[in-house]
Amino acid sequence: MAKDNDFTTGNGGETHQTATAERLTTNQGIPVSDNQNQLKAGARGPVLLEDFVLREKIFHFDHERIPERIVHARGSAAHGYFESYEDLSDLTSADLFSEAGKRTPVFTRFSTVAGGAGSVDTPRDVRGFAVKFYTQDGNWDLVGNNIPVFFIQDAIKFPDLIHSVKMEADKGYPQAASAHDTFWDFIGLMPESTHMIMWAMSDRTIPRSLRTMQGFGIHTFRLVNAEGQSTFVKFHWKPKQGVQSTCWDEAVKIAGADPDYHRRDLFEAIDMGDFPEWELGIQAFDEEFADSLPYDVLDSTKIIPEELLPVRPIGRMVLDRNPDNFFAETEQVAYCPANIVPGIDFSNDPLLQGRLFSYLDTQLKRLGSTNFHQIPINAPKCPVMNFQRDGHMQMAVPKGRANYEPNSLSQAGEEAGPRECPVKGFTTHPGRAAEQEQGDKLRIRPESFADHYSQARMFFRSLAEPEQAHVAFALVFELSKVGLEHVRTRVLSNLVNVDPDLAARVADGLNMPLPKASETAAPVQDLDLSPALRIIEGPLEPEDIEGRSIAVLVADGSDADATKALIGAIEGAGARAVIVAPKIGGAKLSDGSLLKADAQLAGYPSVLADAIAVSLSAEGTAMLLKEAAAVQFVMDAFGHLKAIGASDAAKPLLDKAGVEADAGVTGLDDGFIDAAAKRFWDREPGVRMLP
Ligand code: HDD
Repeated sequence: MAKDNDFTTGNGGETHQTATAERLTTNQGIPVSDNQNQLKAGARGPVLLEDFVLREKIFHFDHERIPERIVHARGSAAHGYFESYEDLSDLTSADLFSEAGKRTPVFTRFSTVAGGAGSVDTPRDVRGFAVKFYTQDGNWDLVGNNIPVFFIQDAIKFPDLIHSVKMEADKGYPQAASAHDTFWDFIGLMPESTHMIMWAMSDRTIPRSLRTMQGFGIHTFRLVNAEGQSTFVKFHWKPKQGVQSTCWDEAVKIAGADPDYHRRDLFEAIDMGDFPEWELGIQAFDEEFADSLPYDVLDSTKIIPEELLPVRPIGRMVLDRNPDNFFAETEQVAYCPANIVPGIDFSNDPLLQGRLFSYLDTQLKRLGSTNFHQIPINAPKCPVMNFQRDGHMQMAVPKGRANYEPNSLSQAGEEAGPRECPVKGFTTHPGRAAEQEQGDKLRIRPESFADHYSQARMFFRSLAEPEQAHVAFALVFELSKVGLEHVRTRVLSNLVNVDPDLAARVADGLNMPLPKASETAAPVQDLDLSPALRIIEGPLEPEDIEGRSIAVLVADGSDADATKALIGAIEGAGARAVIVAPKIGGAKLSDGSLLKADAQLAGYPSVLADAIAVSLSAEGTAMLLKEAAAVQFVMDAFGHLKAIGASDAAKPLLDKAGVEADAGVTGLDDGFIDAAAKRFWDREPGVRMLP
């Protein structure tokens, strides 16, 4: 051991003299004797160029950053597995669906779209939902979002869409926000985006957690069985945790309180063994069904309502392991929709087709080498054998001289390398008869893509009333940040086609006249409503508090029995009790015992919890009446429509926070656990002016 504070040589810590795993070396494996001092000519002299230890360390550091993703830069990921429920060989020859119980490893990355890699987790934004399945027939990447439709019908528009939503080119702001001129200018001029805009302005884009989001493959794909028969398919992920969102004011405050809120939530849940799970479902249909629909299944701005075609569960995904290293895995993972396996195939969706080029190209730019597939997180878990060779950062060391195909080297007893496999190999489905005919070369959109409003109307009208109010609120909020009046007017004209009442509410919220409806390319139809699209009172609304965080506010003197019973009840229901106290060391309860705190009050506003319990004595209440953070803690929980359980002695704090009695305000033991599972939407009109 070196001496403490030995500033002349090493760092004073433990040193290793032999070639062990702990020995600090350069990247060339040369042992480093001193990691604290540069090589100098004399103790106070100039640094020497020959100091290769210094040069290598700083050189590597200077190159640590790689270009961030142009979209979806901010992401969080986890490892896990997919387990198939049944043998789906009647529909597909894909290896991962070949038998009940078959497990395939996955790596799943969730992301926001617009913000940079260092932006916050809770802006109003679409979330990416990308899954890499490491199947025995190679990697399949299902690169979807938490919304089942997209803004545009054709990939050629993607750069314009993204330029418009990102920070404005001259100003460099706003970061991670769609509420600005250029985005709404593009949207107003792009009626096909209207359906997506309804979703983007709904509570779906302010999710409570990455664990409480649905996921969608969006495009129509094909499943192809061993006989070459094809079935169209849409993929759905449904969270076992239920779907849950935040209030806008809550999302804004979370951004300040914990910019990493979603990343932390996912990491901690997995770390504690509470593994999030999603069910994979399919809507499988044939060409006849596709032809019977009043919209085109190749158009990514359309859904097929579940009421029309139920989602059939085919397996589940469990995320059970955090990445070991954020950069090596979450940052370097390279999803490509073109990564498809035998048994699954593309459709002619023009948005999907454009994506097939973009992702491979972007990975070369981001990761710097055509060999990015060799990075461990991207490497298939089945053998990879071909004659592709060399390139930057080649990791493989092929043997022999067979680097071309066909070859007859085996006849001379040499290693000949792999051969193509016509039977088991990936074969492209020829498509339907009409698609096989060579048409004229055209830059044209089919007539069947012309209806931009009917499904937007169906979505809006299918929502529960509070959700409809939130859509109107979000539109007013976003358009109020738009300086260009003609842009607001154009968006309003488009909204009239969706729902005249919605348009009138938004116009009123902006204090602007309601314009005439914009012209439509096809008549707007009243489609059957789809209640399955709701979050509130929808099929995936959570029923209990399992996996949630319930904050318990305590201070010195809090009743020991009541507090301990409450914590027991919360944990018994499968939730996490987060003890919040004025001091991190904890609070001395009425029986003299010390209850350690998980968080200090100033650092844990109630926006971070799903519900709050206030377990205070009269003295504790008197003290916290003078603490704005405590008053705000309760006020926000009430304003964000959460359950509040409180001891009788805490009443003065509730009064000061403006809490009014309703079904969501309970004692500590009478119905609090049930209440904590819900949001109290009836309370909302009393706490917020909704358009
Ligand atoms: Fe994309 C990333 C999802 C259309 C071009 N996209 C990216 C990611 C997701 C999606 C989840 C992040 C993957 C990760 O975690 O690394 N993108 C979608 C969905 C779309 C879509 C659901 C429509 C249905 N994307 C789309 C189009 C284009 C791109 C039309 C270009 C023509 N997307 C990209 C990209 C990105 C990307 C620029 C940036 C980083 C990356 O690929 O790996 O190539």
